[in-house]
Amino acid sequence: MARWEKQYVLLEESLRERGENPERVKAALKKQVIELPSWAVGNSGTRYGTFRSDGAAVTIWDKIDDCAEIQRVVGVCPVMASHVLWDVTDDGRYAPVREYAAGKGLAIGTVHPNTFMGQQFRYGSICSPRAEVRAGTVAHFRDCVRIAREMGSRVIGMWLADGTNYAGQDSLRERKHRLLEGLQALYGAMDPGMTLLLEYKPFEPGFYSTDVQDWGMSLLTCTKLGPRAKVLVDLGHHLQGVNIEQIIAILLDEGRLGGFHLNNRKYADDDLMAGSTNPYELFLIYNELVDAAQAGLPVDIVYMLDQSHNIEPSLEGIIQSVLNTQKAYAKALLVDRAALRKAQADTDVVLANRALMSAFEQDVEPLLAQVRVELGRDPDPLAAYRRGGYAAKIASARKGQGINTLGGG
Ligand code: RM4
Ligand code: MN
Ligand code: MN
Repeated sequence: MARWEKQYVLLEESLRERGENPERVKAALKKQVIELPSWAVGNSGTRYGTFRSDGAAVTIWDKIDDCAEIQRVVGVCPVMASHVLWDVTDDGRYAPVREYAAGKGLAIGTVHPNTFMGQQFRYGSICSPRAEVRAGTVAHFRDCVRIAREMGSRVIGMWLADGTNYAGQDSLRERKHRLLEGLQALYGAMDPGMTLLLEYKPFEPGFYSTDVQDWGMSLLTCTKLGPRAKVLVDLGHHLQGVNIEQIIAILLDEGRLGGFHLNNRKYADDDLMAGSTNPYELFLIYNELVDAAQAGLPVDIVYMLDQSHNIEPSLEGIIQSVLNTQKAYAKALLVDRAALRKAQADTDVVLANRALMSAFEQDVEPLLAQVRVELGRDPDPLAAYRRGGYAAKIASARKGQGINTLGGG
């Protein structure tokens, strides 16, 4: 028996002792799905430069191969999210992408339009004061819906880089109207079964004003669009000190939380590995998700990573993020909710906080190792990835293929 197996037996015992069914916890962990970002497997960087890795993915086909390798070791990522302009095919057809991915055991998840990489977007896309830019953006939206349809995706993830850099540059109210009009065009072009996720970000690249600057603006806009429009929360898109888990609780309660872009931040939109800087925050977010699900609220959410692996090897950074996210979820599942609720009812602040802290401090590695083995995976995915020699294989197979130098996410 490996050490983790002995530890798992003890953990199982203690769960049963407090009336928790370990099978229920494992079943939830097995059902967890995290979409892999096609844009994170290639080279990415900051506006100051990009450190290149041999064999980094360039084409959408490479990206699918890389995501399939990640899924081979982690087992909870059978979906790849796509960023359309970075994932173009030579012939503009996308049904073959769906087939190729399916052959590797993957589906294509959220499709992200790109309205920020083009000279025409200097003053914005759908919020631009120039009517021809707005019309061109709407045409791109229609094409994105076609691409999503061909790839078998049901979700459009929309982040707008629109904003202004100087006070007085444009009318803030008129921009608000143009925003709604543009998104209504996108929403109207979507198939009935498709969902629109609207992401917010407090600043950058517009430094004076951002048209969808926070969850309030995203929620307000979604409410006007219709029931299939929901808020997308990118963990990096908040100012210092913002209580993200409270935003999650409110959006869940309103039935308007649609998705996550998981990553971690220290200062701004740093796009660091999920759970690497503030694992407690990630745990508290999952705690709200678990709490809402257990209260019977509909929790129909798309979980994606959105990261930029600037110094770490991309695939390893992604694997580590998946493992950290699983850990946060596992700990949230272990919260003794009966004890928590009792402490809350008794206004016992200390015990209530302790109920959360003791779940957070619990070592869930043995539990996750057990889940991985039951999913037919190695208990240590990172070690399995390193042992498999995939990095060396792509470094030689993709030699001379060209480079991909995206900006930061
Ligand atoms: C933005 C935002 C979007 C991402 C782009 C590249 O900051 O997070 O989701 O697609 O970066
Ligand atoms: Mn994002
Ligand atoms: Mn971002």
